[in-house]
Amino acid sequence: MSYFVWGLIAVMIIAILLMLFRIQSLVSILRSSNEEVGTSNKVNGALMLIVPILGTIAGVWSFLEAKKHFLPEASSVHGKATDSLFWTTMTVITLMFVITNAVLFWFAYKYQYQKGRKVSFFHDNTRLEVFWTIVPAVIMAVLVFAGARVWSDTMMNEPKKGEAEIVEIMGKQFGWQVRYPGADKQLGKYNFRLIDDSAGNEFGIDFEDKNSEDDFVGTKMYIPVGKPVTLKIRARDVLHSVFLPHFRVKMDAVPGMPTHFSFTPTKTTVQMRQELGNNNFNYELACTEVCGKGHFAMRMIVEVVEQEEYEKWYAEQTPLLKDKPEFKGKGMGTLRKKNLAINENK
Ligand SMILES: [Cu+2]
Repeated sequence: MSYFVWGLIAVMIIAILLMLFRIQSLVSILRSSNEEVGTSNKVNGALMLIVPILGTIAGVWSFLEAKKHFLPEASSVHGKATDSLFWTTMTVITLMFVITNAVLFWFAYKYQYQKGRKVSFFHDNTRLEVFWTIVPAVIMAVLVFAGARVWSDTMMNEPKKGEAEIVEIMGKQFGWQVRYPGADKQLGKYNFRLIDDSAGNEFGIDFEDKNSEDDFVGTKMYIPVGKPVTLKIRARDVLHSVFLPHFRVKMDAVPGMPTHFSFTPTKTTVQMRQELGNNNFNYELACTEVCGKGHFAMRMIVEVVEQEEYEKWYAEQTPLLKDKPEFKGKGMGTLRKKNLAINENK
């Protein structure tokens, strides 16, 4: 609300200044009809200095004010690389912006109309053209290649089989669900036709697949520190998007098109709490794709723990099949047979 009021006041002040300026220009035209340029020349000249100075002050203030809302230092290996790329790019473009705009405004001020001053004119300058084409091209190329390198390091260097912890994350309206592969470290197959919320198979797990027998599910995502984690991402209904801001992880969850993202956490939740001096801190997984009316609530707590603690927790979990023995051996084969029987009876 207060921002709105301040905005309104700013607009009104600008409107009043414009009116005064207009009145003054009209008066000066009436007063001295033979004078070539009125006071507007000087006013415009002064504004060319005042506006960029005020703009710079406002820009610096807004950056410092917003800084407290920035994300803390990245807690993943690739996150540190993307952050450093981001800040390098920001520094280069801010520097270029400041230099070019300072020159632009300064020239507009310095070379305002003055009686008797002659303009120097040249048609073109090849050296200057070459200089201002090559320098930005080289800078842009360096930034683009640095970006491509960070991207390929993050996305192309997949951890080898058995190297990463596999966690399946499934988005649905409205919540995240997480499945672990169990002792065999292999996720069982799934099929959307097997999804049955009322029976308790929200993932649509195919229990005819041996790999699914020890799969377990959770309400919280546990991951170990210092080891690659591969998220196998999917969606059950509409588009969702996995966002782990502290790890700088973002990947869409698309129905019918599984995606994945591998990253290595570098700080446990406890370490992060100590660093931030906040005992209530939790890593979180949020949805960043507006997916319906409950989108705002699509949040899951992520806990990063030491490797030993993770293994202990992992071993204590109960496979889904133990809680729901009625699913044993039920999967796509049984469903096909059932459908066949229905069709034959028609
Ligand atoms: Cu959403």
